Amino acid sequence: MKKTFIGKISKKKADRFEVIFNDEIFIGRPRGRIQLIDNLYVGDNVEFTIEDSYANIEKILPRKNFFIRPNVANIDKLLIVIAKEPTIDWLLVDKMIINCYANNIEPIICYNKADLVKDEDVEKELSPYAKFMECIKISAIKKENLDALVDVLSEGVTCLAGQSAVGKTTILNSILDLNLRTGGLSEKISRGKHTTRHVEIYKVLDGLVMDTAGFSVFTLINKKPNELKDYYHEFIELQRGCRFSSCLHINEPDCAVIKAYQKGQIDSGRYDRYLKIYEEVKTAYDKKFM
Ligand SMILES: Nc1nc2c(ncn2[C@@H]2O[C@H](COP(=O)(O)OP(=O)(O)OP(=O)(O)O)[C@@H](O)[C@H]2O)c(=O)[nH]1
Ligand SMILES: [Zn+2]
Repeated sequence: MKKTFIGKISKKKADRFEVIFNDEIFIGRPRGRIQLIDNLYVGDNVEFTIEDSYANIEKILPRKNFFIRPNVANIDKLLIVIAKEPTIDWLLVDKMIINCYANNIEPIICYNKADLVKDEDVEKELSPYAKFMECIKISAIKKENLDALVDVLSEGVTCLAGQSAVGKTTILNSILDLNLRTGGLSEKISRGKHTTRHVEIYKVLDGLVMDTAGFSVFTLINKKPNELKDYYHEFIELQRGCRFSSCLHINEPDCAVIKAYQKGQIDSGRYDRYLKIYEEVKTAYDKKFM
């Protein structure tokens, strides 16, 4: 029997694919198990054999999570990139955080273009988030604080997400400039506005980074409205004090979260957006099931 290896799909376009194994990249052979190949997602862990130095997929291993359009699997962290410019869309940020916690992904906020803002202003903006999640601030252009970024990227599989022009491409290129052990990321990334975007994986030390520019799947919430509150980590401690264990913290009597909000102990922006997202999710849910 042929020796099997366990690798990760690092690229896929139609029936062409690549498998990354240690620091080596194998070209996949699109034959034989066509159905398996059709179902391959970038990020999939696969069992493969090597024949004439090509990878033959034998089996797709169970996924920790997966997303469609683009098809990606097994994401450990989401680097939510924001910046002073373009204006931060906090609603988008909150939706991404919800999706992370709902899919067993660690969200990390990366405030880029720190060269354009005062440190204390960044800290103030991030303070509601820094209470429950990791937040870093960098300047990709000035190459400031990239150590913190490398720390995040060098473990597990990280996706980059964020509005257009926050600096995702610049960030990836700034990492490349550090000349770390990066596999696959051999030349600078440049994108024309009209090039079709597909997902690729790059190696950063022991971590992998998925370049999912133009990624919007993290903003579509496919959850029951009454589950939303579970993804607000700053509510979790407080909600033990609510009169009802099923409290949604919207208009229930004796709600500890609402009380904390009234006392200014919970960020009002976060709470107001919670109500807004709740309404959105509820409307979509009712439409689907009523
Ligand atoms: N001042 C400053 N500008 C930056 C920084 N990082 C990126 N930029 C600028 O922001 C603009 C957008 O950067 P991109 O890297 O293309 O942004 P993107 O997120 O990849 O954008 P899309 O490809 O549209 O998703 C460019 O003009 C960059 O030069 C930074 O750290 N500081
Ligand atoms: Zn409550």
